[in-house]
Amino acid sequence: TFQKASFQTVSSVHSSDEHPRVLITGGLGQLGTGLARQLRTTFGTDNVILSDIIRPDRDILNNGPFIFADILDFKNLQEIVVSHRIDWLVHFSALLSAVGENNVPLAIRVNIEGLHNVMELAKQYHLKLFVPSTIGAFGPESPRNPTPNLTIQRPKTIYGVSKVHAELLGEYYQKRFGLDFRSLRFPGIISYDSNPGGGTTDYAVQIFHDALTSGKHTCYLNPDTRLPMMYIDDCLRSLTEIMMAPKEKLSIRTYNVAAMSFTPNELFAAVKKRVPHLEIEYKVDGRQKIADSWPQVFDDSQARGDWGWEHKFGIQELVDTMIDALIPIYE
Ligand code: AKB
Repeated sequence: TFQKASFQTVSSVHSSDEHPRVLITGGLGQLGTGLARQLRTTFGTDNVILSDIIRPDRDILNNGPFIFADILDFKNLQEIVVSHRIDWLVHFSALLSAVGENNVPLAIRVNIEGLHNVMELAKQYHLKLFVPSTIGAFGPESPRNPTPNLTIQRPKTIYGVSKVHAELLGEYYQKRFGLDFRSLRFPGIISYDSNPGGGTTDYAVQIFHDALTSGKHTCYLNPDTRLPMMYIDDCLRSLTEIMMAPKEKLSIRTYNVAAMSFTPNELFAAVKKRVPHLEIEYKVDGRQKIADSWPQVFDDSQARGDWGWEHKFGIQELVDTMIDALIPIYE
């Protein structure tokens, strides 16, 4: 149950949008530490607080504030927002597509009940709220190449269902209560210094590690499975840009963002140019069915038109950046 807050005090301590105090939930997942690093350079180290329920490494503690936050505990969240004078909430906590299918009750708790807490919290304390959505918010009935911003959404995973719910609830709270809700539908995100936690697009991260270690990648998707993908720098920049965009520029609150689309076969060929001894074998599993229901190419023209979204990394830049960053780590 949600406990009501009194507003006189909370709203009067808000900092301006130039130096907001930001709380990142699920901060130890694939995106949190990178986002914290980026926002801290703009807003100041102490103004960006990472949170999670798991214990962080020492270097995370050394880089800036980290606190325990359980998104299933509404009072815990209220206490954090009040005592840390939070203005923006970036809500990353979620079970991804593949892992969600293996534990549906937990996915419902984290992705849906957790979201309800965060939504109500942001409403009560007038926080600007970002919740990531995903290509997984679409399903087999959606047009897949390209997938427009506004179209049929009938996802077949609990992850997708929970993300459509987040999109709709956020947009409802925005219209009904004036909550400043913003959301981007991300493709598969590829990064070298953090790992994805159980998604369908994870192969596109794993192949780089395998290329520089065993030299052999076993891919769980068919060679011709085309999916939208994005390098993490583009992802985090799109997030910052939509959070900073003036309200007047946003004709909607949930945008597709895209950078590139490729198949395992195409990625393998591109990585092999840098690591010629790399081998690949295909052992398809249950993730294939999920991938087959997702967009192949994402239409992000509305983000480009409304607030000027532009990606920087295509497949070539992605492969070079990943390999160059990982070589020293594995040497
Ligand atoms: C997943 O594969 O579940 C995620 C996503 C595309 O949302 N990476």
